Amino acid sequence: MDKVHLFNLILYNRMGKTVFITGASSGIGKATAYKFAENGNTLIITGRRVEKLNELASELQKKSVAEVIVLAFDIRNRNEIANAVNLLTDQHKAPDILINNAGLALGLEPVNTGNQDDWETMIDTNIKGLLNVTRALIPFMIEKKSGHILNIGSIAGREVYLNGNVYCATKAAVDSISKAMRIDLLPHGIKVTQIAPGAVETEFSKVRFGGDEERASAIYNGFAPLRPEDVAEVIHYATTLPSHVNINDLLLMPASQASATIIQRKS
Ligand code: NDP
Ligand code: 8X3
Repeated sequence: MDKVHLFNLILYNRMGKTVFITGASSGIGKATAYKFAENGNTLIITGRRVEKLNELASELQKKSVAEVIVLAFDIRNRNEIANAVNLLTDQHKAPDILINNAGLALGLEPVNTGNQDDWETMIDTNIKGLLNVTRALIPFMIEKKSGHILNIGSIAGREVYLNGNVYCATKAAVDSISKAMRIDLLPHGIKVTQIAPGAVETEFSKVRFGGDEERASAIYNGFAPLRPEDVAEVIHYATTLPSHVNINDLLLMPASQASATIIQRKS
């Protein structure tokens, strides 16, 4: 290898960041992994469906990544998280960017008939899961005195809508936790950003409606929802600004959506 090539390779690898993404097996997380598959970044892609993650890893490896690491775990399970984090090198235990994206809604029912198991799953995933992953990595980020945590909230965390009850509450919690993290981590040089999207067409509604594809696709009828790639673009922008700049909070909506429930649809 000639000297110029070697120098370029070293420079290229130095520019690369370690990006840890939860919920990378689908939707926003997957699009975000693609967006960061550049400039010699190392991607740590996580989720429960290991086969989806492995498929994604082989696609990402064709791009200009330094490395792709697949970690399969359930963010509700602290032991699984600890075991997964222990597999990482010290450098990768302190990602430059942690994207807390994994989450879900289950059901759309009033509180008087809502399924309590679904409530628990949403609370355990969207609130406790996000905290579990963050708590496992923060000590290493603090040791490094740098890093950026980006939490995916939702319009549902800003406005409660009919039958959204517990899902909305979990996303309001993400809003509070993001503010709290920003205060607590300020002395340690760690930035915290919340991105709160409106409707994004992903597997989200299919999961919410227990696999009912027809009901799920009706959510996006007659208007252009955000694509997961739109959200990935904004995540990338927010996490690649100069070190002295931070976006604390960003509400990202489809142009046809004015609020949680007001959507201009073509008939
Ligand atoms: P998807 O259903 O397409 O993706 C959800 C991701 O979360 C999957 O990769 C899934 O992976 C992962 N996940 C869910 N539960 C767990 C768990 N217990 N442990 C580990 N990973 C888990 O939906 P989106 O991409 O739309 O959702 C991503 C985030 O965006 C969520 O937090 C959601 O609340 C939020 N959001 C979505 C909006 C939308 O309209 N789609 C709007 C606003 C916010 P796996 O199943 O492999 O574990
Ligand atoms: C997902 C958006 O409006 O379906 O967080 O709750 S919404």
